[in-house]
Amino acid sequence: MHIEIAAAPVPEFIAGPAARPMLIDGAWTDAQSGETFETTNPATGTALASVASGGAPDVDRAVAAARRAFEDGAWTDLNPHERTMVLLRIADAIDAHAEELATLESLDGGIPITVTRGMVADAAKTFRYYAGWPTKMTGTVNPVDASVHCYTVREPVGVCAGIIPWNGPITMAAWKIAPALACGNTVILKPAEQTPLTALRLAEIITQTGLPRGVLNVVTGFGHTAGAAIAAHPGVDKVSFTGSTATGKAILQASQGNLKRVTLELGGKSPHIIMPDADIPAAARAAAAGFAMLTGQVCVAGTRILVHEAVHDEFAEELAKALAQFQVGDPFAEDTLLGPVVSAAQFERVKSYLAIGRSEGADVAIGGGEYDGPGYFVQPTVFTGVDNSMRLAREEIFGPVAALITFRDVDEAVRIANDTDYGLAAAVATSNVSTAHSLARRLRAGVVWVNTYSELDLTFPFGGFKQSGIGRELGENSLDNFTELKSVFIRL
Ligand code: TXE
Repeated sequence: MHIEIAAAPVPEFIAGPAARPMLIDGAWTDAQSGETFETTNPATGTALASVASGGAPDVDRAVAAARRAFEDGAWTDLNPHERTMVLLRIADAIDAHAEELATLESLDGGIPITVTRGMVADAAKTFRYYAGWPTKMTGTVNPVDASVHCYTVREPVGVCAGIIPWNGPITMAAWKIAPALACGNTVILKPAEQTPLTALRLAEIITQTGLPRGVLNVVTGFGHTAGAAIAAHPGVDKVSFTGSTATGKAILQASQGNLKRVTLELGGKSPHIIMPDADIPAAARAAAAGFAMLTGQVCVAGTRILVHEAVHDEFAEELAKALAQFQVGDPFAEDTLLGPVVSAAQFERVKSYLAIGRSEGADVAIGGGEYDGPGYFVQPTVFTGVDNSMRLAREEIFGPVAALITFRDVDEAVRIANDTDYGLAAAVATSNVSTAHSLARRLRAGVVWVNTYSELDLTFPFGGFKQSGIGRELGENSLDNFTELKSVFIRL
């Protein structure tokens, strides 16, 4: 199979030959080492731009800037109404640059332009949502003795670092930056080495909105250099990380030195239970989108589809029909639903799991074909005959690969669904309201969807049970992550 890639637009931001510098203390700066790295377009496998490769000395500079900016109070002590206005201006600026940001995101990560437009709109919405909070973060007055005045206040944590992955970088950047700023913190963002471009351009746009110097810093670089230096840095008060479980554990360990506040949003192997009473065509459409969207590079992807044996064949047929509608192709074609995976390494990883599935004795029921182009395209693939003990069913693949597993009754479905190290998401397709509520209660996951998949809202907490993470993001929960609670006790 072959995929035609048309010439992609080249935003001015990456048109020149010079390496993109980092943002430290309001200035655009090269890495102290002078080193750079290249980011590639996964649709073509060719270089897009080179970017400063930050290391420990650059992290030191960013931490010093963020600390100074925190302590001088220009942001932290700003009247909350004015903090709101800055966040609203950031949201407007994102909207004003929406097509350019979406283009950069599609070029760098291979995500279809129709999807990245939505992501950019959601990033603006995230800043607008958190813009509402500075004026609403109240404390309490506590009922104590008449001779005592006792109250609580929420204060910013301090210097907050966001370490983000390559799947949906602009979304992740907004999830880390917006609540941190709303709470009065200063921020260091480290985008993934595969997709640094939108974080840099977003930061450039943000610097034009009146945010004081040093309040937002962006250090580009690799995980084992820039990322590790942030995680271990004694001057960083909090790390908010989204990425793999292995790296999350490394960050948690590295953070122990100064007992950083750490929130982790990690991997998953999420179950999607198809009950025999479900609307099967609708369930198949939800399941197809649930594991294949963003070419499977989604932490909540529903990659273990547990289907009741009575409807297995009908469901498999409907799933094939639904997947046939998923156009794989050029990220800049308006009808493309699935682009390439992000990198050569991820491409090899996904292909290795196709081989692992076959060697474990599972059958390729849908897809499994290969594309011959230079880009990193993978056909959505569904294995049948999968046992939950196979690696195919236990390990996060992060490609459009699902395992179909049959069950006989609801107890067996719950047992298989919960038999995983992860607990990020789960879903149930059923027409029975009691089954829906009962399974929502029994499934060990941070989010349970019923008769839908992947839908999120900024107002609801997002995060995982078990090895899918620590803490919850979004909604009011992010305010807890980015503030310390202080009690004041005054003897009158
Ligand atoms: O992730 P990493 P990778 C999963 C997915 C994928 C696998 C590997 O299964 O196939 O992880 O991807 C930074 N200290 N997810 O290796 O390493 C790194 O630079 C501090 C799931 O790309 O987790 C990047 O900015 N930082 C996931 C970020 O961590 C470090 C999203 C993510 O990279 C570091 C991505 C270190 N020692 C991958 N090492 C999800 N939950 O959505 C790396 N980093």
